[in-house]
Formats: sequence, C-alpha cells, structure tokens
Amino acid sequence: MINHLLRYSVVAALIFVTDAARAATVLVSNHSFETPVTAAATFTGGMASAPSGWSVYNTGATNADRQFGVWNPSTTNSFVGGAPDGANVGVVFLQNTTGLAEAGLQQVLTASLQVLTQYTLTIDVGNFSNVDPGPFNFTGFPGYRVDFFAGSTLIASDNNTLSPGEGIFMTSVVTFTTGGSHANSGEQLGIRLVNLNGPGTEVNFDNVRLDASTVPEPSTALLVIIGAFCTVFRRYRNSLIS
Ligand SMILES: [Ca+2]
Ligand SMILES: [Ca+2]
Repeated sequence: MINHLLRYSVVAALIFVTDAARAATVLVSNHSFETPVTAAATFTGGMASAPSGWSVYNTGATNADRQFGVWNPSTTNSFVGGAPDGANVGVVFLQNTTGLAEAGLQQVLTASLQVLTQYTLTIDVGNFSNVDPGPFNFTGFPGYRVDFFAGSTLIASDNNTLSPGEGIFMTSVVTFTTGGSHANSGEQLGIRLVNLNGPGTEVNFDNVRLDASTVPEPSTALLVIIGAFCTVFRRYRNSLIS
C-alpha cells in the first residue's frame, strides 16, 4: 500500500512541477532573418550591415572580403531543403584570408538572466553548398560557434559540435540553467552566431529560438512530494475510518 501511495504522490508532485515549469518563448528580434525581404537567389547585406535586430561581430573589420546579411536560397542549389524557416537565412561570409579570425552576427535581447530558470537556445546551422559554380569556393565547412551571454559574460556555448554536410542544415541546442542565485542575474541576455573562418567561406544561420522555463528549487520539489504523500495518506486513512 505504501508503494502505491508513494507512486501516486510522486505523480502528483510531477504534475505540479511540470505545470510550474511551462516554457515561455523569449523574444529574439528578426529571429528567422526574414527582414529584409529578399528576392530568390539574392544576397542582401554588406561588409558591416547586419540584418535588422542584429549587429556585426567582426574581428577583421577592415577586410572587404567579409559579408554579413541574408540569403534567399529559393531556386538555387545552395541548400538541399531550402531555408529551414521562412524564405531567408542569415549569412556570415568570410574569405579565408590568412591572419584574419572569426566573425559573426550578434544580438542583445531585451530579456535579462533570471534565477531558477532553464534556458534552451535552438539554432539551425547550415553549410552552403558549392554545387552552383560561381566566383567563390564554398567547398568545405568553416566551422561555427553559438555563444550565449549574460551581459558580457559567456555563460554557455556550442563550439562546433555539429558537422553539417554540403547543403545541409543541422540544429544546435545550447542549454543553461540557473539556481537560486547567479552572479549575472538581471543582466541582459545575448546571442552570438560565429563563423570560425575555416575552409568553405560561408556559414548560415536560421530560426533562432530561445525558451525559458522556471524550475523549482530542490527544497520546493521535495516539499511538494512530501505534501502530496501526506495528502494521499490522509485520504487513505480517512477511507479506513469511514
Ligand atoms: Ca528564415
Ligand atoms: Ca560548403
């Protein structure tokens, strides 16, 4: 009987905790790079012109062979399945010039780091295919990094763990969970999408999503389980008496 009570109590507690941990979407401006609207097979951008909502992160700012913006892959063979979301994808195009380092797109969010919260940052990362002959060599994949910041502090990162094939997008997932306190709580969240400037010239990004779920303190979860157990036990005892 006690086993049954314990099982019911844990289930009740899990229902409570799950309900409390519902995810909320955190606003990422121009999260799918659909602004500016761009015609099929067209790049819109420039040396220092990031898409709306984003800014350029460029450690080689004076080099003209670095381009940032959006690309509409429709009617081209740059990606096997086209854009993962909407019409456009984000572009970080770096000619692999000796001595120059990584670059990318970045954004400071309006939301700030909260305690007792689990963050899940999900981004599609693409390898521009070299199928269509042109003036640039897209053979290979330069490597990528997704950085997640609170203020100027890097709190989580995906440093090139995926290896998408030519013309393929893969999904990067970065998670970070705060406890009851954090040194950077209250500081604005930030996202940086980086091309590591290896062979292949271009890395593309799309559909940047950030979810935040509240998590109960461990002591709270334990109290919920104990409370649920006591409630079920009391009902059982009352049923024996009546
Ligand atoms: Ca898109
Ligand atoms: Ca490529």
